[in-house]
Amino acid sequence: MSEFVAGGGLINRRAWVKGAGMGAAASFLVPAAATEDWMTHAGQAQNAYGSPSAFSRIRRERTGGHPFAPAAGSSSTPLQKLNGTITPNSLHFERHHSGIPAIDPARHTLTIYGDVEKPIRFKYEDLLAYPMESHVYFLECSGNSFRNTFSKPADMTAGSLNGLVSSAEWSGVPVHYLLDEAGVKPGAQWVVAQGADAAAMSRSIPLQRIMDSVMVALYQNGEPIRPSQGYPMRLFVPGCEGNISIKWLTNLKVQSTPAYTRDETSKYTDLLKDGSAEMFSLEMEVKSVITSPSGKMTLNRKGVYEISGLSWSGAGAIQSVEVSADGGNTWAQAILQSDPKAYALTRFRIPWRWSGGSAVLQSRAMDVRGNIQPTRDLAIQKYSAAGLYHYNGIQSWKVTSDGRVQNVYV
Ligand SMILES: Nc1nc2c(c(=O)[nH]1)N[C@H]1C(S)=C(S)[C@@H](COP(=O)(O)O)O[C@H]1N2
Ligand SMILES: [Mo]
Repeated sequence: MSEFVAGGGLINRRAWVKGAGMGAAASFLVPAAATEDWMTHAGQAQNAYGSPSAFSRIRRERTGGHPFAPAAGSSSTPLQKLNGTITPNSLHFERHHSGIPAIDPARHTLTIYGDVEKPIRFKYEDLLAYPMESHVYFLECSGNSFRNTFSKPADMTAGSLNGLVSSAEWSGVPVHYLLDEAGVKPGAQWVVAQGADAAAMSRSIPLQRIMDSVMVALYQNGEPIRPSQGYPMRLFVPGCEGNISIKWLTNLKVQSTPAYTRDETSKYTDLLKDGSAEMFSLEMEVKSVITSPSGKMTLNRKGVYEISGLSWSGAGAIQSVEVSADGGNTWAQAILQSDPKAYALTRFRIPWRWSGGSAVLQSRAMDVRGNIQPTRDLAIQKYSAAGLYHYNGIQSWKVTSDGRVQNVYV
């Protein structure tokens, strides 16, 4: 039986692991002796707050901002340096419109008002007494990957290009408990959420969605959410564009219509080719990106590499991911390494034998609703050239014959 499962060198995982060694590590003659510095004396004592190894300096990549307004910008998760599906809190992507407010939870409140029987104001302490839920969810900025809509491919890393997406286990109070207590009046259809930052970010969200799946998140991967993620509390709307997951949440106003706020009219609408704009396109699309090998890496040996990446969809769980190593001519099923869950990242992997020629690596995700990630051409087709939200086209990484990996359009 051939080890190949598709063109361009994609191979069978079983053939790889059962083969005569995977060939990535050096062979040895004698066991390592106890002579390395760290084996000759006791190490550092315990510390009250952990930090990564000094040998592992992984940092967010600054991807947006203006020299005159540095507080309004973004930084990306370095997807190519991480593995698994959880983003460490220190590396969760950031997008702030007016910087990170330093909020004292003792002086912060959440008010529910508008079309309710009884307006209520909750203190942080009050919320801690409500029943909570925990879910692993991705968060993606609708501006993620927007540079791939440009006419020339940007020569960037996977993180700089596509890293306005992260994942965490979010714990908090389902909003329906709070709205039920306030008593939503008949006729109410929308909830307008507002943040306590200087931008007072405000977005209208359908009431039904709020009742079904939205939480006031208080914890991120087990610890109180970080200031950059909305401390002391944020709205979390699974599967939807990051913008509506309002950070530093302070108001929820119930009403019969959307508010048409600045943040949902001047921005976060999708300009189409015919000049009209799509509004309230909240759900994120089915998408995937190969994180290794990926942009700006160099392959320094021929042989087998594990192609690995992340996939997700705002419509539910990932069903399958296919990978191509020949620019989309042939495809093979990748192994879904983590149990695909709704609105969570799913990691995929497939081994690939690089024999030194040039190759184009791509991944194509499909979700449980049957949505399939489109080619770049299809993904940009309906949008005006100025449109930059909700791009989900297939990411192509070209491996040149000298081993360099770069972003290309095919
Ligand atoms: N109050 C407030 N909420 C906000 C923002 C903001 O600037 N202010 N940015 C939004 C945008 S555009 C995104 S993509 C997400 C980013 O969340 P993160 O910084 O935790 O990754 O928060 C959203 N919520
Ligand atoms: Mo965003």
